[in-house]
Amino acid sequence: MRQAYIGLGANQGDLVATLNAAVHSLGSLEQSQFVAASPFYLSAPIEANGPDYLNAVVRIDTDLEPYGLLLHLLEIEMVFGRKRGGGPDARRNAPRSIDLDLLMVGDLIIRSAPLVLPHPRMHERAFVLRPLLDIAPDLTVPGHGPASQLLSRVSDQVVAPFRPKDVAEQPADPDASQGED
Ligand code: PH2
Ligand code: MG
Ligand code: MG
Repeated sequence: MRQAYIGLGANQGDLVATLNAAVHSLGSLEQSQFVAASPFYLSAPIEANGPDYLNAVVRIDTDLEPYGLLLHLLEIEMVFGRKRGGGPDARRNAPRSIDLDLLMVGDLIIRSAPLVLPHPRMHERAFVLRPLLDIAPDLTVPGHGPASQLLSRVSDQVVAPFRPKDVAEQPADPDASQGED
């Protein structure tokens, strides 16, 4: 099995619901085991326009070959309404309901038309590196070096931990009180 890292991003529609559903789908891929999902982060679009993005990174361990895994990611994008092909939303980096990017598969380096591994821009994007480091603090990006060093080079890119705004309105958890009995 190889360790595969997948970057998730959305800036259109119900961002939290879509990202949660996509994480769930990644958890049920054939020949694969779900290992971890990072917390969610909000960031301004990089080299793109439109609303802020919600981003996360998932690790699965998989026996799927990289191209097979890529096809599964495209399928999940389609299920959650990503528009590809013709039409006004077809521009590169247009706002998207869900974007699943295959970031790394083990230490493979691939340079083909449909698939470049590691993902060609991951080493310079804080919205990928920050969540990636949450689930893989010691990771090295093949050809680029330790992810922690890569993140320190893009510290000008603001990536904010996402806090659901309704958390403060949840009723207090009775089990959280201490020392009363
Ligand atoms: N994805 C892009 C382009 N720019 N910016 C942020 N903050 N997050 C993304 O996921 C993102 C982006 C192309 O896929
Ligand atoms: Mg992308
Ligand atoms: Mg993509």
